[in-house]
Amino acid sequence: MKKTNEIRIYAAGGGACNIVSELEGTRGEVAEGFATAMPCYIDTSRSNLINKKIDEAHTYFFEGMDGSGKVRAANYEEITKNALAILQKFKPTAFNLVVHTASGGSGSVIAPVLVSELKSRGEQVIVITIGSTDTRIEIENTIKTLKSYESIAGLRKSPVVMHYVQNTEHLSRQAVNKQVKTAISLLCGLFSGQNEELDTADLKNWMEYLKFSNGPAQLASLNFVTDQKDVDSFGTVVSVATLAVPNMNTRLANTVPAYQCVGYVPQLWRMGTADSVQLIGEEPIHYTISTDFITKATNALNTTLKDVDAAYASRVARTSILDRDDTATDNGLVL
Ligand SMILES: Nc1nc2c(ncn2[C@@H]2O[C@H](COP(=O)(O)OP(=O)(O)OP(=O)(O)O)[C@@H](O)[C@H]2O)c(=O)[nH]1
Ligand SMILES: [Mg+2]
Repeated sequence: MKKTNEIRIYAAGGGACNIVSELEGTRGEVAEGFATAMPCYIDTSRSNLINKKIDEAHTYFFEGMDGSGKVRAANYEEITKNALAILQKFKPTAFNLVVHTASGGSGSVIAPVLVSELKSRGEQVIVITIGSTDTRIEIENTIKTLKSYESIAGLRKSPVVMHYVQNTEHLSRQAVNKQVKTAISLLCGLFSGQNEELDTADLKNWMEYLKFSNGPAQLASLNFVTDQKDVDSFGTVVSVATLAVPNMNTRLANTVPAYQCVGYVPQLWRMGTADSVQLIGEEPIHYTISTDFITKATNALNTTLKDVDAAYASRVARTSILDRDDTATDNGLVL
């Protein structure tokens, strides 16, 4: 077996701590076909890891805070001041993952702060982001988090590549968590260092695709395509990394991306794992990057926010239950 790469996974905020800690059992594991996961947990409170028994060496909790209560501005300055210390404690690897929810007040700030710093250093990072639309504040936070990444991409002159998933009324938290864990596994496969013909330079260029196409550095969507007929549903593919078995047709149907790199997976992916799950089926796995797909999510979020605001604005304020002849005491009681 070729030497396995290590991959740093930054879990930022409560939701990410929940999900990534479920993979804690694989920490440091050297498995054929996968990068060795090095998870770390960064949060403004300990509440999501209370019963998880995670070694302090892998956690970073901000002093004197107990959550941001969904207010993104609440701890922004303190989080920013700690960015260097966080990256000093948890050093980046050749490829890095940052996992977080976009709708709370902590992960939605910690993650973009880390990504901005990593990008300023020229490190390679992929973001896995979970949006939510249950409440007005969650919709607004999700939109502002996505805008933050568009802004960071412009500032650092490098695309921010994100796999975006969303909690919806039709998709439970559990189902979304599974999607996130699958995305992490697929990326550990791509970045394993064990795929034949796939070099680090290929994967860097896949993420830095602007070298091969014109256009501004923006927030871009990463999706996983295992069935050619789904290619169109993820927007216009500008860059693609493909994992395949020799003799498979690795060309994307009906589209010509600016860049493609192809790697051939090790035996385990071809033959099935111990529990006989075959990781690669009849067709290759395409890791597609597109810049226009994210507008589908942002437009839908903006529309929902407008609808919510219109509904609030049209609400008639009710009359007070206090009568004119009610008198209140100095501290507000009606006796
Ligand atoms: N899919 C999924 N969504 C979650 C999970 N935990 C939280 N969420 C969603 O993400 C939103 C933000 O929650 P957290 O990630 O806990 O927030 P945070 O980043 O810790 O920020 P604050 O708690 O506000 O300081 C919640 O309102 C939920 O909608 C999880 O384990 N899985
Ligand atoms: Mg929290």
